[in-house]
Amino acid sequence: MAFNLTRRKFLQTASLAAAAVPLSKVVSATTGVTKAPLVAKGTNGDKTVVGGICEMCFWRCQLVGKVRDGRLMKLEGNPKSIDNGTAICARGNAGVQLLYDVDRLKYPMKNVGERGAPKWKRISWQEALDECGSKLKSTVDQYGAQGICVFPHGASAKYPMHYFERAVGTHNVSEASFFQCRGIRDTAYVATIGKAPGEKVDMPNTKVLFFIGDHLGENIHVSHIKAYIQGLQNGAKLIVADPRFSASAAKADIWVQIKPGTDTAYMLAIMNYLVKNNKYDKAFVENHTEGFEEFSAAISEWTLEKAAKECDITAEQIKEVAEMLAANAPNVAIHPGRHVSWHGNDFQRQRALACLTGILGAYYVKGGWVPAKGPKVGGVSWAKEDHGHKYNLNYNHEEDAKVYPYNPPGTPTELIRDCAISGKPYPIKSCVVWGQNPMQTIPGQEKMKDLFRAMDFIMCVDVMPTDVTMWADILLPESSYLERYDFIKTGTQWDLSKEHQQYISARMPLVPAMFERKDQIYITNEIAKRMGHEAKIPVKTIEEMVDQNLATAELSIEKLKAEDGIHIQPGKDPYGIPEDFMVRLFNEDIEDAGHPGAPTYKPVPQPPKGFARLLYGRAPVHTFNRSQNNVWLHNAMPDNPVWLNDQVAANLGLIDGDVVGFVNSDGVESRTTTTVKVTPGIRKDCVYMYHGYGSANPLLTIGVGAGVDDQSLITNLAIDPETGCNGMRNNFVKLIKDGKVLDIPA
Ligand SMILES: Nc1nc2c(c(=O)[nH]1)N[C@H]1C(S)=C(S)[C@@H](COP(=O)(O)OP(=O)(O)OC[C@H]3O[C@@H](n4cnc5c(=O)[nH]c(N)nc54)[C@H](O)[C@@H]3O)O[C@H]1N2
Ligand SMILES: Nc1nc2c(c(=O)[nH]1)N[C@H]1C(S)=C(S)[C@@H](COP(=O)(O)OP(=O)(O)OC[C@H]3O[C@@H](n4cnc5c(=O)[nH]c(N)nc54)[C@H](O)[C@@H]3O)O[C@H]1N2
Ligand code: SF4
Ligand SMILES: [Mo]
Repeated sequence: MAFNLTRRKFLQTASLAAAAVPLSKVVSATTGVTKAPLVAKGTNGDKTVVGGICEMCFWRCQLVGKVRDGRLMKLEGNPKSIDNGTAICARGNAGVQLLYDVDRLKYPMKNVGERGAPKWKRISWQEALDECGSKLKSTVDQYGAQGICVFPHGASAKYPMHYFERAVGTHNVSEASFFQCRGIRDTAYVATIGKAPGEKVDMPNTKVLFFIGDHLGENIHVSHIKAYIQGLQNGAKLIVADPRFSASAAKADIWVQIKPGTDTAYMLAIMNYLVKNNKYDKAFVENHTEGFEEFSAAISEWTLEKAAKECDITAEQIKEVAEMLAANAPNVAIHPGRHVSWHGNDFQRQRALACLTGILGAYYVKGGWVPAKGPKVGGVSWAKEDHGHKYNLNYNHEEDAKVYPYNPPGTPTELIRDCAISGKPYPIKSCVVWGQNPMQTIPGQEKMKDLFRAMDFIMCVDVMPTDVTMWADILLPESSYLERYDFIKTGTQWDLSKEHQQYISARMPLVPAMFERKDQIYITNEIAKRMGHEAKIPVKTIEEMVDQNLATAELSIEKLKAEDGIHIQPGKDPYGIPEDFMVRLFNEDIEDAGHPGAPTYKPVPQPPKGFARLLYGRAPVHTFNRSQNNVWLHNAMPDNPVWLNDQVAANLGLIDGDVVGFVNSDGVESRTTTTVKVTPGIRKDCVYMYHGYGSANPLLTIGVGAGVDDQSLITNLAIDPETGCNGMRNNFVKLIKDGKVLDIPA
């Protein structure tokens, strides 16, 4: 298989590229950061504690905490940050409320009731760890290492994930950030340009910014948003393809109200127009692409008219977009997207985005796609051992490589679930959930329950009680991101035209951990000892790990603290195309693997009569489900009103604020209700809601039952054939009002 990239290589390319800069050259005078000592008195005499890194979402902004009498009063952006700067978002700000949430997990717990309807008994760490160690070991002894499946996500899940993969030796690991989020983007770009793209397109310096579904402004990542706004302020034109009038569409010069699932057809028509009209970058295509002839032949059927019909937009508008891109190329930024597992035809769409950037010559140029050249900091983790499976993209079930040749690192969720539920080709009997909420993250909730029912043992490590923790046999409380060390965060400044800088920071606690919460190194190591892996333990404490990581960049926790939590050093010029850089417009390896070698449009199922397609996205002040019990954020957005087209609403006799439930085309009803938001800003064939609401766990005093859980209605699994990732937007719903099911008019 030509597509053979090890996980290590994958992560290297996916992360900030290596650019070792001699530390002796560090000139802090050039950084332009505040010189005021941060470890000084804050407001009201509060002490400023440095080294915080947010994890209210996965963007990880750099923080300082204002601490009074040992209590965290307030979080702020670290003034020294060249990433988020002093800014944090509503969720980051509300981290204080997570820290002190009375519903948080405090002690190890054992479920003495039923799975899914637990009765919790407080137990000692000793007892909890003994039980986890012995149950997991007996699974391995009886069924082999692959008898354990792992659902990890987040900074604290990396060390345990590597433990289970490398020391124990299971490949049945499925990260939500890959299989339900951005894995398709990364493998599609790897298959096209040899690298995962990240999201750091040069927005501040671009002439045209093109969002395909990205809804920045609701999707909030502070430095990303700052770069986007800076681009708009600098005069960039904005094109947004979205079936909904999103926060980005509201700022767009051109809003393409595309029919969901048809984006690939749209991209192909744009590219075909550019090719047919000689409006592509010929020099770039000549020097830096492969397969132009096959590619242009394959897309030649996509006339403006054909795509207009398929995408339910006008041919004139497609042409207008193509012209705008051509007129401003190469300084155009085609955003690679982030959550891209949409309809099960997503690998091809992501390939199309990467190819469009190529024929516009927009790689490595000002205002285009530019790799972020951040500093390199070594990692410390479990040693890799050969367990008979390879640490590469195809290291899954033996036959997986043939099934999903472009699957991201780990094993596609559905393969794990199918294997666990059927016991074929082998039994999976224990499950470790660490920082993921698969009940609300992975579509097909009944299937998830079936997996849990098939387990001999389930352990969860979390900070809150959630819908998945209800299924645990043993539930372990982790210290939160504000109470622990972990995670080295490196990067560069966002405005790439400015003086080049890089930073290195590490998460440090702002306050000590309360109750009996423990960090990931303690928990993992104690389980490892009980599973017979004591000799393999790479570090004894989390401080030791962070210090060893930092030592590879000649830093330490102490040195970082003395530098106000962030070390800044000169960076590298990111512009300038490497001579050997290639865009594989036509990729014969994909064809050899049985899939189209040129980006190809595959139509998706359409709503059955009387149903609308269910779309979802980000609530600006929440992160998925994890912030639902946060009192500040809940008050800001207590539920997730469903967006309903105004004409459809009029036809159904619904008005703003009407209370509705849902039933999907598989007959599944929502457990809870929400209100209607009547708007012309959504197509008639869709409804839209914010993801993450409708928690079922009664231990969430505030979050339980607030709004509707989109995931409960996502029962049709649209597996992307190249990657095995879960598309989630081929699900169709009707509304229910006062017990009456309402047909959505055609
Ligand atoms: N229907 C639908 N499904 C989706 C999406 C969608 O939009 N709609 N989005 C997809 C995307 S883009 C993603 S990235 C995934 C996200 O999927 P998840 O990562 O599963 O999302 P969260 O809901 O944030 O769940 C994280 C869990 O980690 C816990 N947690 C928080 N902090 C810590 C910590 O410090 N330590 C530990 N151990 N646990 C912690 C939270 O309490 C929560 O239970 O979901 C995907 N699934
Ligand atoms: N506030 C907040 N911000 C977040 C997060 C959060 O939980 N809260 N999560 C973060 C994470 S992990 C991720 S991955 C990102 C996700 O954020 P994005 O990558 O921006 O998410 P998408 O799911 O691609 O975008 C949702 C948008 O896609 C539109 N859409 C739906 N179907 C289609 C279609 O077929 N075609 C097109 N063109 N558009 C369509 C929807 O109307 C909606 O506006 O957000 C990040 N930012
Ligand atoms: S974007 Fe907001 S929630 Fe995410 S890390 Fe930054 S401050 Fe925290
Ligand atoms: Mo995501």
